[in-house]
Amino acid sequence: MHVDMDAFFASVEQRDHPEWKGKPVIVGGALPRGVVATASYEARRFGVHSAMAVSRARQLCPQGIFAPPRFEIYKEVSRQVRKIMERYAQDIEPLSLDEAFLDITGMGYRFATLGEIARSVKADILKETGLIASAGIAPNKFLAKLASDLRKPDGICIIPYGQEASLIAPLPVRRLWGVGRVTEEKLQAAGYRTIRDIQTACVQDLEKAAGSQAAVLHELAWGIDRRPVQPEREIQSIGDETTYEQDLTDPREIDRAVAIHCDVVARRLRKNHRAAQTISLKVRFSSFRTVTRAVTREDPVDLQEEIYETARRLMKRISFTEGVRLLGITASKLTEPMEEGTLFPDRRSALVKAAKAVDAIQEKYGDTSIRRGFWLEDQKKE
Ligand code: TTP
Ligand code: MG
Repeated sequence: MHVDMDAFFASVEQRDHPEWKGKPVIVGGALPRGVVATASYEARRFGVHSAMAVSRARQLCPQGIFAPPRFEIYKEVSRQVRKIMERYAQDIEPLSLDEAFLDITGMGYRFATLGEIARSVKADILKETGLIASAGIAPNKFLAKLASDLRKPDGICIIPYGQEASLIAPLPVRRLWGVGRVTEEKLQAAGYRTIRDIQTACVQDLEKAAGSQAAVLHELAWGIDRRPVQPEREIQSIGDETTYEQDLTDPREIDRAVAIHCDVVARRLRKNHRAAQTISLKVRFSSFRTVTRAVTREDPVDLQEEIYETARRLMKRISFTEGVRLLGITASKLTEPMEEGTLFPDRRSALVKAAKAVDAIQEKYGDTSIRRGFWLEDQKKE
C-alpha cells in the first residue's frame, strides 16, 4: 500500500487557518524569487503547481492566499502519520514527509477486504490529524504508488492481482516509474504514447528510444516490479574506533585521538538527524585489558565539543598505566536532536552553525577538504 497526503503543506495550513478552507492556498518560499512548494486543490484550478515561481503563481491566482512554509509543523504531522501507519504494517518505507510504502502482506486476517484496510488508515489519519490522504493498494510498489495518485484527492484505488497490465494499459507512458520529461519526450517521438504501446513493443525496438532503461520499462508496463519495501531500521548506536598500528603512549596523542573519534561520531549523528544521550569510551591497553566507561546525560548531544567534553570526563575515570592499543567512542540512547537554543543559547548556536558549515563543506568537497585543528598533526606526519 502507498499512502500519500493530499496537497500536504497546503492542507496543513488550511487545517490551522480554518478561514482558508475552500480557498486557493499556496505554500511557498517567502523570498521574492521563491518557488511554490505546493498549492491547495482550489489553487491548482488556476494552474498553480509545485516548483512554479511564486511571482508566476501570483499572476495566475491573484486572489490566492500565500503562506510561508512551516516545516517544523509538517515534520510533526509526518511523525503522527507515521505512528498511525505503524499500526498497519511492520515494514514501512517513507519516501518523503507525506508519503510511504507499507508492506501489508498478511494483513487480511484483520480486515475483510483490501478496501477496508485503506478506509481504516485514511479514517485514522483524518481523525487524528484532521488531514486527508489517498491510498493505493497493489501487488508491488510501482503499481501502489501509481494507484494512490489515480483517484486523488481523497482517493482509494486498488489494483488486484491479474489486472495489473490491463488496468494500466491506457495510461500515458509518463506514469511508468523512472520516466521523467526527457524520457517521455523520447518515447513519444518514437511513437510510444500509452503503456499499452510499451507492452506490445519488443525490447530491442524500445532500446532505440529508452536505451538501457528499455527492459525495465517493458517489465513495468506489464505491471512487474520486484523491489521490496525497504523499511528504515532505526539505528541504535553510532560508534567509531581504531586499533592503532603502534600503541599510543603520549597523553596528548591519546587526547587528540579521542577528539577525532568524537568528531567522527558527532558528524554521523548529525547526518542521521540523531543526538545521543549516552556516550561511552572504550580503551584497550597493550595487555589487551579493555575498559569501557559510559555516562548518560540529560540533554542529547550531537556536537564534537559536547561529546569530547563528556569523553574527557570518562577518561579521568580510567588510569592510563600502559600503552593504548585501541580507542573507541560510541553514542547511544539516540533521540531527536536538541531544539536550537534550548541550552546555553549563545555558545551552542554558534557551535551548531560552525558544525553545519563544516558538514556542508565536507559533504560537497570531501572529508579532507576541511578539518578541525586537532586533526592536523596526523597530516603533518604524513
Ligand atoms: P506531493 O505529495 O508531491 O504533493 P502534495 O501532497 O502537495 O499534493 P498531492 O495531493 O498531489 O499529493 O508533495 C508533498 C509535499 O512536499 C508538498 O505538500 C510540498 C512538498 N513539496 C515541495 O516542497 N516541493 C515540490 O516540488 C514538491 C513536489 C513537493
Ligand atoms: Mg502528497
